[in-house]
Parts: sequence; C-alpha cells; structure tokens
Amino acid sequence: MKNLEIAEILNKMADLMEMLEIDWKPRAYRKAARTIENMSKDIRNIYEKGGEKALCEIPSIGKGIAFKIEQYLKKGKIKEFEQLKKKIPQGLEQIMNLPGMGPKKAIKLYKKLKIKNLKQLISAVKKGKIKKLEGFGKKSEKEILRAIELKKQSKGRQLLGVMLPIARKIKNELEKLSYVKRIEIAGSLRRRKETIGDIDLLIRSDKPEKVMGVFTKLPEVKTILAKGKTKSSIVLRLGIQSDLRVLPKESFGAGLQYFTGNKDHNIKLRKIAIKKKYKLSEYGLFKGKKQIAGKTEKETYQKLGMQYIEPELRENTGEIEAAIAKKLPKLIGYDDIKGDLQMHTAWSDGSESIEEMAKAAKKMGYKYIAITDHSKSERIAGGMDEKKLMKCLKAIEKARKKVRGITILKGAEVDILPDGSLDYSDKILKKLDIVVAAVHSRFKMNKNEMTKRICKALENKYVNILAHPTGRLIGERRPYELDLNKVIVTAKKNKVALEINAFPNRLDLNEGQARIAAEKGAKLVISTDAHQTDNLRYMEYSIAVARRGWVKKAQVINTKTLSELKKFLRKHNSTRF
Ligand code: DGT
Ligand code: CA
Ligand code: CA
Ligand code: ZN
Repeated sequence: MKNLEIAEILNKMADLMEMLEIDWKPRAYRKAARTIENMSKDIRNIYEKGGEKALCEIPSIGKGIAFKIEQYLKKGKIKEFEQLKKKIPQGLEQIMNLPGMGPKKAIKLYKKLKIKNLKQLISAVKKGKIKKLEGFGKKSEKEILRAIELKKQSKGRQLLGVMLPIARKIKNELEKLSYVKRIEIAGSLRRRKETIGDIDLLIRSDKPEKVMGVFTKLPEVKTILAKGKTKSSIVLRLGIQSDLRVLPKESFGAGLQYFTGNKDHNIKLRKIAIKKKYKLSEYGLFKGKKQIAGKTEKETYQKLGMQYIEPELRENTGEIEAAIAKKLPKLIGYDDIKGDLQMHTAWSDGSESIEEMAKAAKKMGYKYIAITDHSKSERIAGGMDEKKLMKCLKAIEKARKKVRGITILKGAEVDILPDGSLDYSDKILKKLDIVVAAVHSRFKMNKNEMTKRICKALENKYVNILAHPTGRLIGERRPYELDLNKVIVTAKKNKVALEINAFPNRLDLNEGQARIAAEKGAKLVISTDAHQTDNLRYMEYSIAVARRGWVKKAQVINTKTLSELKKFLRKHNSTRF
C-alpha cells in the first residue's frame, strides 16, 4: 500500500513550500497527507478504478494534489517535489527536524546566515551568531547544541533498560500527588520496544495545571519545550524527551490505546472501525455522535469485534487478524519465571559471591539458579581453568548449605572455540548440572563457518543452552553472520534451549528471532547474564522480548518446576542428577 509513502511526500512538500514562504498551500498539503494516512482504502486501488476524478472525490484532495498523486503512482516520483528539493539545500532538512526548530526557523538561518547544514550551524553557534538573530536568543543557542549532540550520540533513541527506570521514577513522583487520579506510561515504552524514542505519559486529573507545574519542575528537567493545559513536553538529562498529556475520564482508554500505538496498529484499527461504520480516535469509539466505547481499552477492542491485544503485540505484525479470529496466544507472563539460568560471580568476571547471588535470587522468589562463570579461554573475563572450576563447584556445594530454599545448579558458560569444540572436555562437562555454550571470539567468520561452528557445539551431549545466540550489541556490534534457521533446527533436535539474554544492550535473541524459534518448536530460556545482584532485575526486559515474540510459557524452560527442568537438562542418556 502506497498511502503512507504518499502522505510522507506530501508532508515533505509542505515543509519545503513553507521554507519558500509559499502561502496557504503547505496547510492544504498537510491536510491531504493526514487524510491519506488515515484512509482505510488503498489509494492506488481508488486511482486504478476511477482515475484522477476518483482521487478528487476524496475529502481535502483537490485537482492539484490529485495530479501529483497520479504522477507518483505512474512514475514513482513527483516533478514539483524534485523541483522544490533543488531550491533548498538538502542539509536544511536535518536542521528543520531538530527539536524546537521547524521549517520557518531553518530557512531563516539559511537566509540570514547562509547556514546550509548541521556543521555550519554548530560553527555559527560557537561564534555567537545565533543569539543575535531575531526569534532565536541565547536559550535556543544552548538547545541547538544539545539537540545536535544527542542526534550524534544515538539518533535520539535509548535502550529500554535505560528508559523504563527513568519513566517509572517520574510516574512515581507524579503518582504521589493527590490530584493525579491515574497515570500510565504509554508509547513504545508500554509496548516494551528494545529502544525508545521518548517517554509518553498519560494522566487523569482534576487539576491539570498543577500537575504540569510539578512535571516541568522535576529535578531531572533540563529544558521545558512546551507547557500547556493538556500537554507539556520536557527534556531530561541525556537529552531524553518526555511528553505528558491529560486525558478526560470518559476517553482515557481510547487515549491510552491511541498513544500506546504503534502507529500502524492504530491505523489498521481505525480502518476496521470505519468498515463497521464507526469512527475511532483518541477520544473514543463513536457511532455517529454517540460514544460507544473508549473508557477502557478492553471495551474498545471488544466493540471492534476482537480480543484484547496486549501492548507488546501491537506492532501490526498479524496481531489484529489473530485477535479477530480469537486466536491470540496466551503470552508468557512477567511472573512466570521460576529461576535464572545464567549469572556470573567473583569466580570469573562477576562482582559478588555465589551466596550473595543466591540470596538475592531467593528474595525475588526464584526456586533455582545456575551459577555459570566463564571458561578458561575467556582470559579477560577471568575464565576458570579446570582446576579453578573444580574449586568453584566445591564453593557451590558450600553455598547450597548456607542458602536454603533455593536450588543452586552447578554450571559454566563455556566458550565455543572457532572449530566448534568446547573449552572443556566432556569429562569435565559431565560434572556440571547445566552447560551454557557461547561464542566470545572470532566474530568475523563467514556465515557457513559460523553456522557449522555453533551447530557442532549444539551437538555435544552436555550442552543445554546457547547463550546470546547472535552476539549483537545494540548500537555497538552487528550480529555475526549466521544461518539462524539451521541453528534453531539443530538446537531443537539436540534439546538445547536458545537464550533470550536480558542484558539491556544485548536482548539476544531479539523479538523476531524468538518468534521464529518458538514457531519452529525450539525451546527458549530467559536469562539475565547478571554480573551483580542488581542485574537480576533485568529479567523483565527479556520477558518483554519473548512477549513481543509471541512466546508462550510452555516454550520457556525456566518457567518449569525444578524436576521438570532437570528432565530437560538430562537430555538423552546423560547421567546427570
Ligand atoms: P518512539 O517514541 O519513537 O519510541 O515510538 P512511539 O511509538 O512511542 O511513538 P511516538 O512517541 O511518536 O507516539 C506515541 C504513539 O502515539 C504512537 O505509538 C502512536 C500514536 N501516534 C503518534 N503519531 C501518530 C499519527 O500520526 N497517527 C496515528 N494513528 N497515531 C499516532
Ligand atoms: Ca514515544
Ligand atoms: Ca511522544
Ligand atoms: Zn557471555
């Protein structure tokens, strides 16, 4: 469907025309863009059936815009768009998109100071040229630099594990206020995406202005971008933006649904509403002027003729179709995990003792854990040679006696060497209750070699888990070349569980890969890879990945009771336990 593509181009044309100080036209283009974006019908179909005339019949699309849409559908580009682009230096688009900037300010910088790109903008700020410009001032000078800095750092996105604690902290602060009746985290955070653009908060309150006052004066606030009666935006440390919106009680559910997103999910829901002769917006579900749902999310989905859809699934990847067919999976829950099967202690590169880890895990309600320190090849991470491993196993036996009420499994995170053999011999592996295998070296092998290497390790009769199967580090390191399908099939055949590693910059497998693995019937394990007791709380991040990957409880080995888990770890004929 070309609707979104066309809407985006029309919006860009509006920006360019605004820069060229063309009157009223930009508004018309934006309006048309919005209509097309929210239309239930495919604009190409409309055109193919009824030509330019049918396009003109769409509200807010006149002859001029219809002609442009026709050009795009026929030739893949719009002449006027290409011409407009030539009149404005390309670098201005980046400037325009900085927070607090926009087309009017960007063109002013170009006209008055000949600034064409970010580099020239930075240099102008440093020379003190911006603050003299009418409509800019000293404050925006600082804001500009900060915005540019942030853009460079992370393209504006942060890890879920960074954003969720910050959002919860703000939520807790505001929740304390007696006049805040309800507060929810929305947006990509509520969907638990692996990276997050900004913190979206929704509240219900009878004193919205007072809430905005507190929100914009939180100690974390660096800049106030906007402060209004129903919406305020702030920038926190690290350049993180947060939006707070006030919603009325009767449409809180509809607003929560709308601002949770994602956008594609919302657009599809709206189309379904239109088909039923309803109208869905952030204010509710309407039949004519009458609101028929929207106080809660549940009733909104119900009235649209489908099951309630968990936020983690709302990405328009088949969840709406499944909800209509009443075939949504029952996802693994945040309380379903019975133990953590990868963690490190001071025996290798962790910072606390076996006992401390066990006590903390017990406090979290776990029934079992595995201590899995590094094997000898991991020299920088304090990997243990065979002698030291034996001592570590003795220390685990000691800890078992000291910390009762939780089972401590004897494990190790064993390197998969470049030839696919393991860092300890079978004779040693046999002494362990659980073997976690992982690649920590020679990441740059070709796909064929890497796949062979890993599959060979999975065929070892003592291996139970493949840790962080792709090796990616979000924003830092790409996954290694790998035929993941082959790895999944081999893992299943050999009773090896594939890990969803919860470390905030790993989340490996990711949601899409976890979904494929589960579909193919491989077992998964959700582990933190904790290096200190505080890291044990990361578990929820990889549960989120599993949920976003449509994973059910039964597919995850550490939701099982200890005796069931042992059965899985015993594999075929091994003499374990
Ligand atoms: P982010 O912040 O980039 O991680 O991702 P989101 O999904 O939190 O996006 P954001 O903050 O821009 O907007 C929050 C939600 O609001 C989004 O998931 C869906 C809804 N929304 C925002 N803009 C639009 C729009 O133009 N059309 C529709 N249908 N929904 C929108
Ligand atoms: Ca957001
Ligand atoms: Ca937002
Ligand atoms: Zn590791």
